[in-house]
Order: sequence, then C-alpha cells, then structure tokens
Amino acid sequence: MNKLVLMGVLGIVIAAEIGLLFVLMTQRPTPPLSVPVGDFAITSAEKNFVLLPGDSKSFKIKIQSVGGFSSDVTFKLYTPIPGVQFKVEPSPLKMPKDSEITVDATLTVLKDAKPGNRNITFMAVAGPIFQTLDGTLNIVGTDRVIIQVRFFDFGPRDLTIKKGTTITWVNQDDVAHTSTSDKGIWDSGDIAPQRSWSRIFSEVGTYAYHCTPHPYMLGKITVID
Ligand SMILES: [Cu+2]
Repeated sequence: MNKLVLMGVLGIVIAAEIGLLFVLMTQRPTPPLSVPVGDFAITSAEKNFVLLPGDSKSFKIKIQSVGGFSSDVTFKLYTPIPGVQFKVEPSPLKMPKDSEITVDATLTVLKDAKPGNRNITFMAVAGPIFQTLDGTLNIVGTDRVIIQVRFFDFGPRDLTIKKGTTITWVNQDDVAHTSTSDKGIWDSGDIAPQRSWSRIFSEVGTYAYHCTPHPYMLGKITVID
C-alpha cells in the first residue's frame, strides 16, 4: 500500500516536471511592442551645473528623430549619483517619425548630497538604442565640508565651496599626510593618522594643493561668492 502511494506521488512529481519543462521550452520572449528603427539625437544648451544641496535646476533637452525613428524614450542618469535626482517630463516621451521635441528636464540635489565636482551623464533610452549627454555637476559645499584623506587620495579631489566655508581634512590612512597650497597660501604640516586639520576659506578663487610627502596627491578647491 505504502509503496503504491509513493509511486503515485513520484508519478505526479515527474508529470509536473515534464509539464514545466514543456512550458519552459515552448515559452518565447514577448516581442517588444515597437522595435525602434533609425536613430535619434539629444542635445542641450546647458550641461554644466553648479548647485547647492537642496537646489534644483530646470533645463531643456532637445530630441530629434533621425531615419524614421519613432519610439518611446525614457531618461535617466547613466551612472546614478547618491542624493541627485534627474526627471524629465513627459516620461516616457513619445517620439513620432521625423520629429523634434524639446522636453523639460530637472536636476535636483538633495540636502544630504555630498559636495564635490564630478562628471554627470544624462541618458535617453529607446529600447536597445541610447544616447548620452556629458556634463558636469558641482555640488557646492557650505558651512563645513570634510575632505577624506584616504588611500593616498583626497576625496573629493575637486571641490567647490561658498565663501566662508570651513574645510576639514581627515586623515584615514596609516601614514601622515599634509594639505599644502601649491602657492604657499596654507600648509597643514603633518596630519597624523586619524587626526584632522581645518581651514576657513574666505577669499574667492581657485586653489590647488598637494600633499608634501606624496606630491602625486593633488586637490583643488574653488571658492565662490
Ligand atoms: Cu600624503
């Protein structure tokens, strides 16, 4: 009796597996609703942004369909940046053939975003095709900003701050580093491991600096009004 039940259960399991295998083998990927033909181009007059945490900036992106291209286009950042949001209205954008449409894009820097100057790449995607726009985003530091000295590097290496901001270099390496102005405006002297050094920047300008024991360690600070 037990043997019979066992064989029955085994039979059901095998049947179910054959069924599943059949479903898997006959299932084809759903074709996309529209496969884009041709290509498209995106341009923007504004590509370089200087924003404070909490700030938002609207700009225009122009999309042109080329060679009979018609598709839904969506937008995003090529590489997401923590604390940075990028939105385009409308989304998805419906691009008819031979059209040229200008959309409203908004770049938002959240309050907790880390200051620093970086590259930013905007991306428009239509199925397997995508186009990118390269720009820069300087998230401006105010009040107090920390530069981490770690792995023989300054982070951020390139930084924009408001006049009157205090920068603190925090040494997280196991060896001493310095923050030394290339023009001799300041010199921290040795900052021991796990120690820090601060300076207030009250004059507008661009300041290059380095680490004296490791001259390949380079940093830049831009002070704006
Ligand atoms: Cu160093």
